[in-house]
Amino acid sequence: MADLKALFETVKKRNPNDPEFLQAVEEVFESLQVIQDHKPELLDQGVLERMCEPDRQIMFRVPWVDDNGNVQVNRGYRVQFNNAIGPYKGGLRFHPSVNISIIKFLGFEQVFKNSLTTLPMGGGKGGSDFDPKGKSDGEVMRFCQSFMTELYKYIGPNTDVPAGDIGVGAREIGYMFGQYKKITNEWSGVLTGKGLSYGGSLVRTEATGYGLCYFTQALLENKGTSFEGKTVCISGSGNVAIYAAQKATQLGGKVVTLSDSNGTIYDPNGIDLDTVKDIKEVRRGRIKEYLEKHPQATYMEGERPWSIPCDIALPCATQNELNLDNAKELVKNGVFCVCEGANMPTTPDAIHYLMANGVYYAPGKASNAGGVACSGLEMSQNAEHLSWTAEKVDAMLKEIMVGIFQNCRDTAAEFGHPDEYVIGANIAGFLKVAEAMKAQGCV
Ligand code: NDP
Ligand code: 2IT
Repeated sequence: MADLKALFETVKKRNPNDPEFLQAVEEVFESLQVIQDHKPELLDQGVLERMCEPDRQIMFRVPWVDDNGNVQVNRGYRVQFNNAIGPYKGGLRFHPSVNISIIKFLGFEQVFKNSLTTLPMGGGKGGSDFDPKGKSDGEVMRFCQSFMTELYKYIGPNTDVPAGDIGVGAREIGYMFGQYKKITNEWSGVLTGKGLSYGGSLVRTEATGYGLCYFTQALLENKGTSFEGKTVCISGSGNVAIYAAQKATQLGGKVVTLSDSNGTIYDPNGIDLDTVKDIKEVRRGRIKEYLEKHPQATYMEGERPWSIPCDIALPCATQNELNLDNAKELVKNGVFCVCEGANMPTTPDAIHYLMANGVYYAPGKASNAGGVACSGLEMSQNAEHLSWTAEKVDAMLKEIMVGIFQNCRDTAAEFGHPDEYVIGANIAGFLKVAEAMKAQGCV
């Protein structure tokens, strides 16, 4: 039988310099305490011990030549965490803050998330400390080619299928896909998030943000309400934030904030997304440029959105972007629902505070699973050499997200913690992986 406290001590000892990874593991252990107390046999055969140790961690040099002819060196990562239920699957993050702790926390959470989608995908994550900001297209291409020249050895359509995350969108996926194809002389669905002209899936661009709103809508409906007439604060202004804002607006909400790493815009009239898309998707500019077209809006330099009064908050930027002080301010201003679009954006003390104050809180591994779910649908389309319509993919995405909500709700209730979706998500995600691992023996 697993002793969760002793096991957490072992994990801490093995990973002393990985605070984000330990934060993600601790949250899961808190939830699984319920299993240890009531059904300890579910933790036998060392499943949790094995799930806390990645199958392998790959780190490599990524040399590339900048536009001035100088050699630059970055570090590349791929952590293949668990492939009990399918090939490793998860995004690549390019951001100067990337380190092994961040990649491990993301890979660990991805295992649970992918399990919740009901699709056959294991968990992994990768990336680099490369910063695409301010780089020319040529520099980004040479970096991506160098990154893939090493990474290709470890991935494949039935082995490990990377995708995008922070700093990795269609442009980067295209360059990496081209290099993989050139090296292997094989067209295969080795990456998801591909362009529509070469095997990408319709709705993948929108999927994480849309999926977040489908999940949130299911939660709201379950509580007898909806997005209609609600004020929504969203952080970030990247892929997830933009399409969360679009769907929340379509569902009747008024989105009043977006942000980037420099600051937050607040538009009491509701954010104009065409302007944001032009700044972010076309010109790769800064969010404060929004004011050039919308002088009625306010820009808060260096601030996050959480001081703006809202009913629903959707953090969609990065880890630990919503802390205890932010949670207190949100609660004071009347927030009643926080669903995560980003991975681990809410700090543990903030989560506890929100839940203690009756806020419905959904963890990213459940509420942002729409992106990877749609990636799973892209893999299916590639495997059968077909392209599905946007209507079909969107309907499947919605069905998956409503299913994840129901699974989290029902599992939390079954284990005596109704409305604690974090417990529901962790237990439900865990149980499927644990069963698969037990069936496959001690490997
Ligand atoms: P993008 O790179 O498209 O956008 C990221 C956004 O977050 C930008 O507005 C960026 O601002 C901001 N941001 C990033 N890092 C920081 C930071 N350290 N401090 C403040 N702001 C920051 O990424 P995505 O939208 O794809 O990802 C956002 C979140 O969603 C991440 O947590 C990611 O892991 C998660 N996610 C993404 C999925 C996907 O399919 N893309 C799927 C599921 C989860 P700036 O431009 O100034 O850096
Ligand atoms: O965090 C995530 O789920 C992602 N970045 C998407 C991963 C994927 O494989 O589509």
